[in-house]
Amino acid sequence: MGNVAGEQHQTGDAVKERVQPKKQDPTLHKVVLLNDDYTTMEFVVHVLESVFQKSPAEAYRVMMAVHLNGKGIAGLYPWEVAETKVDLVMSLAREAGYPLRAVTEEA
Ligand code: TYC
Repeated sequence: MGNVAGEQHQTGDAVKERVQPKKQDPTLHKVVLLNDDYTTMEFVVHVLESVFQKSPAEAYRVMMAVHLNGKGIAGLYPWEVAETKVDLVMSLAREAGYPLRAVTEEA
């Protein structure tokens, strides 16, 4: 059997911890929502609640910040999670017929 990452590995007298340390993903990435003139406020609030687990009040606050400032942070996540959320936002928007866009930015 090969060395399983994270498994303790006995070599002679020594116990080596983590032959291949499991790679952490320490760099957080922002998921940034972008404003547009066509997506409804209600839909953006729905996305913030369903994709980013925001409370209704927080979802409304973030949506208004994006509406007023042009963009705003929906959340901070490891890279792969951030990319997945961007893809999900864009496909929900496309299905609903809205041009809502989201991008990732390194935090
Ligand atoms: N500006 C949009 C409107 O007035 C609302 C909106 C908010 C759209 C946030 C996108 O990311 C967005 N209907």
